[in-house]
Amino acid sequence: MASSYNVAVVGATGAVGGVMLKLLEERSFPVKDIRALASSRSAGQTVIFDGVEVEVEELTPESFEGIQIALFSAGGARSKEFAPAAVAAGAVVIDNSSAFRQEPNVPLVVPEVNPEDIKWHEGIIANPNCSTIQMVVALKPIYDAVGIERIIVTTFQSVSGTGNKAIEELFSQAESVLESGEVAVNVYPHQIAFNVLPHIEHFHESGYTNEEVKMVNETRKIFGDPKIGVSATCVRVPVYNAHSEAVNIQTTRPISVEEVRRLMLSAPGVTLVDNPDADEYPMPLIAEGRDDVFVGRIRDDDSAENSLNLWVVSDNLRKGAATNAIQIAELLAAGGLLK
Ligand code: NAP
Ligand code: 3JN
Repeated sequence: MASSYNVAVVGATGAVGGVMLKLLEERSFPVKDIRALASSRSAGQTVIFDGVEVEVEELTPESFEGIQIALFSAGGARSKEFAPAAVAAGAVVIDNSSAFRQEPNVPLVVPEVNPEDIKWHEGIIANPNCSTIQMVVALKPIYDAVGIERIIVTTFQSVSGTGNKAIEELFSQAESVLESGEVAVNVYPHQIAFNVLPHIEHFHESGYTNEEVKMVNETRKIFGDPKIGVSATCVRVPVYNAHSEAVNIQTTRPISVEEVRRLMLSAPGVTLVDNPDADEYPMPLIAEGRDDVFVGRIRDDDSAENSLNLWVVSDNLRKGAATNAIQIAELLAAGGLLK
């Protein structure tokens, strides 16, 4: 095993790519050489890594010579087009898009849930969708303790999940509304400032959105449980960063609220914030900039047998994307699974 690695960040100028660069540094990932890749629009610009300016290069099939780890977050079309070239060059691709998530030969990995799945990769490992990641991290200890039959989830997703243009749009719309100016609507089908949109990505014929369908399929693949019932409603809210989720579960065997609290206290990657008497519960402003999944408002649901409600919040750019991807890279390095 090498002691340090040549790492490419594909989409280095984006919201996720920027956090990846920051986290590689913050987590002291052993980087020998960093390659920042983006579109021709950004070629020649610089990004900062480890206090040093790195020139952004245009993504091409030749970009991966000598690269051992390629972190992709430039959209599914770029992943489909360029990940095979990265693999052919000897890199392991950790892909943040949905391009390969349901491929049978591509592990879909959340290190707190199914770390063992990295072992059977054939060059590409997929990072799940942010909304799925935070939910399965919170539910894994309960799943292992008593089984879960059914999950009903409603998400409250921040605009950073849509990328840099959406972050700018929320800020500029909020400013326009407060100044009674004209609100420009470009990124979403409607104004997002001071509004709520029950619509994330395109609608399927079923009436569900693509984000909702991803949550169902990804949860089943990560838990290795094709039968688990999952029903999702995904909502975009005018929050800058960190997704929140109201999660209702029906367990196979009974479990008390106290037992769930106890499980959360020892769960990897989870911080319990559940003290309603002191107005303490997870919120985006608590989760932002942190790597954990925050869980609170744990309570019995008396309307159905073996049912519970939880409130789950996490920084979608960190644990929902960059942190999860870099944890996978750390597992690969620790397991001697890199060339
Ligand atoms: P973003 O802020 O809009 O950034 C997009 C990045 O992709 C930029 O670096 C952009 O480069 C690059 N890019 C776009 N077109 C390209 C091309 N033709 N060739 C090379 N690079 C290109 O978006 P983001 O929020 O970072 O998200 C990027 C992708 O990550 C998403 O499309 C999605 O697949 C994935 N993602 C995953 C999750 C998750 O839940 N795990 C969450 C968010 C995003 P330029 O600056 O040069 O345009
Ligand atoms: O909208 C969010 O909050 C999360 C967005 C994720 C996303 C955005 C564009 C394309 C994805 C994803 O990771 O599922 C994709 C994609 O399908 O690659």
